[in-house]
Amino acid sequence: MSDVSAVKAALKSQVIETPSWGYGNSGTRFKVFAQPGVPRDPFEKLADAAQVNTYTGVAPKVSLHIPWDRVEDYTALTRRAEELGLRIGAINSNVFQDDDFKLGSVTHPDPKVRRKAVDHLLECVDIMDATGSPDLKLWFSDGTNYPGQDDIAGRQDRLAEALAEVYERLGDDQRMLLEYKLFEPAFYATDVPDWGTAYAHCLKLGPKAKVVVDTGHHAPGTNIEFIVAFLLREGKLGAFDFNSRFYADDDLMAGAADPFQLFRIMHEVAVNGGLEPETDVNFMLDQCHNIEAKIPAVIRSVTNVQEATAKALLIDASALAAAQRSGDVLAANGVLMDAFNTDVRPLLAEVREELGLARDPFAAYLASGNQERIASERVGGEQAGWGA
Ligand code: PSV
Ligand code: MN
Ligand code: MN
Repeated sequence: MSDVSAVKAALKSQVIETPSWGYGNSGTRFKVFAQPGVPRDPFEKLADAAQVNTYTGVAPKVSLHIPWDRVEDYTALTRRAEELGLRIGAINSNVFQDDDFKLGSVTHPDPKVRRKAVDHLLECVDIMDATGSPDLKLWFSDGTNYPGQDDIAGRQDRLAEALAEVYERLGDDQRMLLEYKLFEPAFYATDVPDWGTAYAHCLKLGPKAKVVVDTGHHAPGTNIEFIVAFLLREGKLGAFDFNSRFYADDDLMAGAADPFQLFRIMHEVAVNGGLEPETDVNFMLDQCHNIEAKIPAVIRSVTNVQEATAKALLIDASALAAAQRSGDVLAANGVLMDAFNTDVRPLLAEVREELGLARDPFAAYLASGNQERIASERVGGEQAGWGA
């Protein structure tokens, strides 16, 4: 696509979903550095997400994590989201922070523990019903630390059984998004370690089950864009969890560590129909901001995804196809690099201006005084954090 008005239209319609937990305190296992003004409850997390949407114009959806965002009244939470111009996005299940899940959740050897885990997943579907969320996002920390600890294939059987029960419970417009992760917290054999395992389970379950690609969940050197192209071709790419990594699951701002990788991913998304609304790819962030201010960090992440998308859309498709047909390796690579090396910030500034927004959302937010306001207003009470 190189028609500028079509590129602008695509950028205006892209939706980037932000994570409630990205606004809360977070840290490493060594230390959480608390920040002033951090939300004290899910309602305040929504208010922070609304700031990101106000300044970027493309972030009207917020992912929730249960139980971190458990509330008495989901209708009230949904109403608050609507008042703020937001919608509830994916409901993320959490079967990794309970003592009972030490040896696994849905793959645990004890059927009573598996029952407890599946009941939590079903509770998440109830919350989808109450909030209008279209996506149930499943990530399992399940796995083993030592060879011989449990039966690898048997754990796959238990996983399949649990997924099938939850899949049956989904409504017609609800999807199940299955996320994989190479390792951590399990260090020998993770039960859903890679896209192939996630894909095989989703294929068996049916059309409402799709794979989530978290960009921090692969071995170093993995060609993530190949996975993206493959899953899109099979109609099985449900969502991204965008974040950056230098080492493992670092959860840094999307586009910060390797903007070229993000561009290559967005190129495969764009050429394989992933930006079409009917393909229904959910572009989510899954990040934690341990040392940087949270709302501006999410704004920066959103604009980084937009920049990668804009560059991908600027690729001269006919020049690329001609170079590929004639086997001109250098020309083909040159077409891609020309797009990657384009400064798209002026184009995105124009897009924002046409949407009635400030040209630079990051600067506009910092000048708004919101950061100082929340720091002085949100005193007392328990600050929400990753895991609370
Ligand atoms: C696991 O590492 C993960 O990527 C899953 O998406 C979790 O729900 C999320 O992180 C929690 O931050
Ligand atoms: Mn994730
Ligand atoms: Mn992760």
